[in-house]
Amino acid sequence: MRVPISEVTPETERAEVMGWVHEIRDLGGLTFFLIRDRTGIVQTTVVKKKASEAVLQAAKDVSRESVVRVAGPVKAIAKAPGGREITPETFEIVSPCATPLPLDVVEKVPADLDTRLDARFLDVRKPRVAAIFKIRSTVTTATYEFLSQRGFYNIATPKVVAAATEGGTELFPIAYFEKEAFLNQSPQLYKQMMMAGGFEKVFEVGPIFRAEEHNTVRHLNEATSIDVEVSFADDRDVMVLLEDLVAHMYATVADRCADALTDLGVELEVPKTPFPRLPYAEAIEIAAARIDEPIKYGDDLSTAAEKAIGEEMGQHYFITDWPTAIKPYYAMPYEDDPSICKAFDMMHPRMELSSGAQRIHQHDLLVEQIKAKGLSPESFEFYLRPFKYGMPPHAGWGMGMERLIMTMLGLKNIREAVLFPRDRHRVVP
Ligand code: ATP
Ligand code: AMO
Repeated sequence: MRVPISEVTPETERAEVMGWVHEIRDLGGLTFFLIRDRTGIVQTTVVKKKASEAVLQAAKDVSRESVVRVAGPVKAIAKAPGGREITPETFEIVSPCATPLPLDVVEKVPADLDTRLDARFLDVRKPRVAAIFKIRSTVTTATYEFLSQRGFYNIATPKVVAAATEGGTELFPIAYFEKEAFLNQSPQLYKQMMMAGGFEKVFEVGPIFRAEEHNTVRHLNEATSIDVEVSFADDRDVMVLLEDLVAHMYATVADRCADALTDLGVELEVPKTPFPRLPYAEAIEIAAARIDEPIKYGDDLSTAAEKAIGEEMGQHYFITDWPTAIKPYYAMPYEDDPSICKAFDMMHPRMELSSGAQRIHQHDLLVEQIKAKGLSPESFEFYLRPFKYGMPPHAGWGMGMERLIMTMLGLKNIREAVLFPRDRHRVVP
């Protein structure tokens, strides 16, 4: 019976494995094959004088990255990977691999990102690339565990919607029978409606779509958002939840993904909580002192500003107390100074990871803010309705999964954290 390669040890007597031919080294009388599956690599050596006819023929015909079945006795060999090898009584080509390969899986020939993404199925055969997705899977699992343990309901909101969430731009229109419809930018309106539904604590990990024209290393047109909404909570409460979750994600990856981290050469440091809270006004001062371009109170933080503040802070941090004018309509203004609001961004020194806020829960104030942003309350009718029928105070945030993974693992380009990234030029594969 076939076993995972990691289960073959120097003490194993016999083993049958299936996997891809990772490397072939032909020394004339001997040929070394490295066989790889998801769990590891094992060597098998075909000795011309000793192997059967069938084994010799397969060893001659097989190309790299073909799928093979190898079975035979196991010997301890100090020089082989994992200190063991299989003597091939069976060496069968199960599924041949065409040549030449569009991409070198052993990375002797480096490939640019576009070539890698065009042949993503081959690219992810590289242990170093697979490690990113093993870690991403663990982060997703850790998120579900963490929030479920705290009593959150996991919800699923529609991705086909009739209204913008984050303002009128950056929407993908879609053909939806005779109606006007879009791909959703954020579960924002729906998670808030579930607060009126009495769910109290909800989360969703799902796709968001942004029709951003530009091509950057930290923007995708289809991203994954971890969204949370909590009733009877304010901005301060959900900031604590957010930093605790981020620390938990790091700790879980450190605990469960030691091999993947080694493959990536990453030494993970769990960020210390609480993250510093930096009021927006102070963030602007830091940026103004450190960058050449003009920046003043009331401006959005440019990429250069984010970078300068990040260098000063040197760790994860929050930017709080934003001007109401540059945050979405749903952010709650301070009662004593409505020009600033209870919104926050959570930052990694390299970039923004999350935005959130205490929300406006009063119907009339919300209508006023929607109008103040130049939007029409009529197009938000379905969203505004629940605010008339007992909407509790609430707060929440959204965090980009790919940016979290990118910053955790020090990846240069956000596309490396997505199996099949969607960007300005890429809809295939
Ligand atoms: P928001 O929280 O407002 O929705 P976001 O989550 O998209 O924004 P970013 O895209 O990281 O956050 O934007 C942060 C800042 O980076 C923006 O205010 C803008 O000044 C700058 N920025 C955004 N897109 C680009 C781009 N394509 N090139 C250069 N700078 C950009
Ligand atoms: P925001 O628009 O800031 O807030 O998005 C939240 C987080 O989602 C990630 N993100 C992206 N990642 C990659 N590519 C993109 N194009 C992209 N756009 C967003 C970022 C960002 O910090 N409704 C609010 C959240 C809330 O208040 O609950 C929202 O969507 O990491």
